[in-house]
Amino acid sequence: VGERRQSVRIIGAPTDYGQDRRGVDMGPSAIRYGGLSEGLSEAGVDDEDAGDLLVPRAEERDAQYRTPSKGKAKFLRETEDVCSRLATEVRESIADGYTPLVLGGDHSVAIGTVSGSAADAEIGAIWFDAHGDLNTPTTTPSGNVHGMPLAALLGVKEWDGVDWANAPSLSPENVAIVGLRSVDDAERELLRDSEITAFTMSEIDDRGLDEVVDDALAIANNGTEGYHVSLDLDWLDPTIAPGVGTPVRGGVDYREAHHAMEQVAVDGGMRSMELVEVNPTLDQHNETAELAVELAASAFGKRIL
Ligand code: Z70
Ligand code: MN
Ligand code: MN
Ligand code: MN
Repeated sequence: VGERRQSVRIIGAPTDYGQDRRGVDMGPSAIRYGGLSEGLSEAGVDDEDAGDLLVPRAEERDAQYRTPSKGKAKFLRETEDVCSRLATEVRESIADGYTPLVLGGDHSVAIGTVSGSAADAEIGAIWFDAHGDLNTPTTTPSGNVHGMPLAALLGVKEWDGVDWANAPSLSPENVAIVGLRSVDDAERELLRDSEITAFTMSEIDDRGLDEVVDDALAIANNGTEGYHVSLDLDWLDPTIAPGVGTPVRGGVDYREAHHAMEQVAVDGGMRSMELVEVNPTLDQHNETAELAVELAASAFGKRIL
């Protein structure tokens, strides 16, 4: 719409604190090498790369945070530190007139991205993901914070003195999960009790992704000043996106995914975006990172004609 070109600021958040498969910290590099800058320019947006946040390696951190323990969030202090710096970058990017595009890293970085995006506005969120990401430090079966970012952003009070618990960034009625197909038992109860709308793969098969994404957009836009798009690459079917830590069969296909991102672009309300869970050590010839680039280009308005 009109002459003003959209400007995107790329922010790398190379973490792997939030899950057990090492290598997701190389996601930002793989996505850049996958042609991100070119993809964004094909979408007709200007891009500026702010580089990567400094993220200490897991091995450099105290062993007490590394030890897997049921019912506890692993690397919580480290995650909090990265997310608070990321939130500042995202908030400042928006204040400077940019749309922030965050490159993970595992999905725990969403706590920072969304906190920053929601700092000065009421926002919604669309969570394109195979998973619910609604576990809490109490319900988590793995201790992995990448399974908990939505709980953190909704202000679940089980974070033991962590900042993000004090100020919820999202209202559940403005949150839609799209593509859900892997949920833990306790998480299922949380989802049922919450006002989040979860569109399962089953519902997508029934109604079609186009209609479901229209509903998700309406939810995320309702009474808000825009929304965050969180794209976990495990949303996609593993046949087209093998480079993720927790692949789940039965995901959306290439054409569906592009069309969903094109719907986001047509809607025009996206305030921030992130691409997470790309793990180059599990990928084939960087194809998952390249797909992330293509989908970002579609979300930012790339057209065939
Ligand atoms: C699982 C857990 C998961 C990715 C979340 C997490 C599954 N429900 N995988 N995000 N990529 O351990 O809480
Ligand atoms: Mn996720
Ligand atoms: Mn996931
Ligand atoms: Mn359509």
